[in-house]
Amino acid sequence: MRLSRYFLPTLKENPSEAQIVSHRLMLRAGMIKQQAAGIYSWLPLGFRVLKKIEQIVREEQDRAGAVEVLMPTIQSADLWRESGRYDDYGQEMLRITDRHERDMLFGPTNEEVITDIFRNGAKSYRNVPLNMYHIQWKFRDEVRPRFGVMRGREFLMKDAYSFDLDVAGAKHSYNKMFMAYLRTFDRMGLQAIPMRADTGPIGGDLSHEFIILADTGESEVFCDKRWLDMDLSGQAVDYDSDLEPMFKELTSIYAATDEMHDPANCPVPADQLVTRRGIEVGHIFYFGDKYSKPLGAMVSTADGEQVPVQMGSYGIGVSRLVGGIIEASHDDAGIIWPESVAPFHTGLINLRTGDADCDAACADLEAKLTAAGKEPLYDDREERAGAKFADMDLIGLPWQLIVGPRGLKNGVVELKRRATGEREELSVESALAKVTG
Ligand code: 5CA
Repeated sequence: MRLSRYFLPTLKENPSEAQIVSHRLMLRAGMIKQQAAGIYSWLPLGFRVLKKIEQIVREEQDRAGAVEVLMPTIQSADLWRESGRYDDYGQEMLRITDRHERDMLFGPTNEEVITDIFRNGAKSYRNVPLNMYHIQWKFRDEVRPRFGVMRGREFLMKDAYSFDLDVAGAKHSYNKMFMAYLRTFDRMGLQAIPMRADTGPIGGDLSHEFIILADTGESEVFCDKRWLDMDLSGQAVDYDSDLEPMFKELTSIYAATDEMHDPANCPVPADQLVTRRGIEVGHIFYFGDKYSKPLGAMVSTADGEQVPVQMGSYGIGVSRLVGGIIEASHDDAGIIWPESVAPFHTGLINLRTGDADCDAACADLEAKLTAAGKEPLYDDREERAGAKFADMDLIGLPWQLIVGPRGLKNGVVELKRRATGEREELSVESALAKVTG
């Protein structure tokens, strides 16, 4: 991609409306544009990151055996009357009336719709276990939308819903998502700690929030200090095996959200307990027949008995993660994207656009990087070198390849690693080998 033909409206100054670093950097890097309180357009650079995150989430859901669907954003109020949540949900629900005076709403979550889908198509124990998920925009008319995409009113969520014949099956489904979440966040370079959590308006009695620690987090969380140096990276999970031992081992190390933490009964000695702020990037729930019973989602057992299915739901804040990753990975100059979610892999900086040698070398590098699948963003603008460096640091691509007339005369280009600031002069071939290797 050539920057001269891209849309990257970067800002030099800090926008005054942004209180936390991720919001500031997303605005400065031209990733989003606010359209109304808590409602954003995703500009080209931001949209690429959102898609990368979405794809990691999708791959890990698929790996865990969940099946992707797509449900609408607009739902009928009647279903919510069936579950009894239409009145309970309160002001956070955006209620809409259509031209026939029918009550509709912009979905804040999808338990009712998915249960309706299930009850229409599944009748027997042979149809379960089943887990269906989608990645779709939600709307919650939050009292205080803030911190950019962290607490939006419109936001992108992955929500999965499991259906099982009995409690043991439902627990296995819960454990699968629990493990899938650890893998998902790890792939984004995040250490997310599963914490015992309150179930709020979704309901049920077993629930974990996945929290990344950050000073700008909205809630206070408590955990055993052993979590701080826990390395769960690259853990392989056999989803068909009994996951309960692994679940038990991980949840035996204390971690709880504010609502669940009881200082008087905390099992961790004070000098072992870490009190920090955290960002909730995922939340999973087991709620049994809370929705299947009122909505009549029944299946027949092998003995011919009709039973309501046992359900759970599993959310990931896809758009919130964009902000969360920036909170976890930035410096004074800007964002530092982990490779797995970076909008482009390599920034190619032409220090003298218009110079025949520089233009030719950059065009060649651009072609080779593209051929190697390394998604270059080529800064071919007629701008000062300083401005190009600042923009490239701000948008945080993992590698920068800097091509200038002086270097080219000596047959070298400069390669910079954004995360460490390390720079080295290399031949074009070695630089390419390093970036693509
Ligand atoms: N139906 C369940 C699970 S699918 C559910 O809605 N859970 S939730 O309410 O906890 O939301 C799931 C995730 O969405 C949260 O963990 C959080 O990461 C994200 N989320 C929730 N509210 C917002 C918001 N206002 N802005 C951005 N992300 C949000």
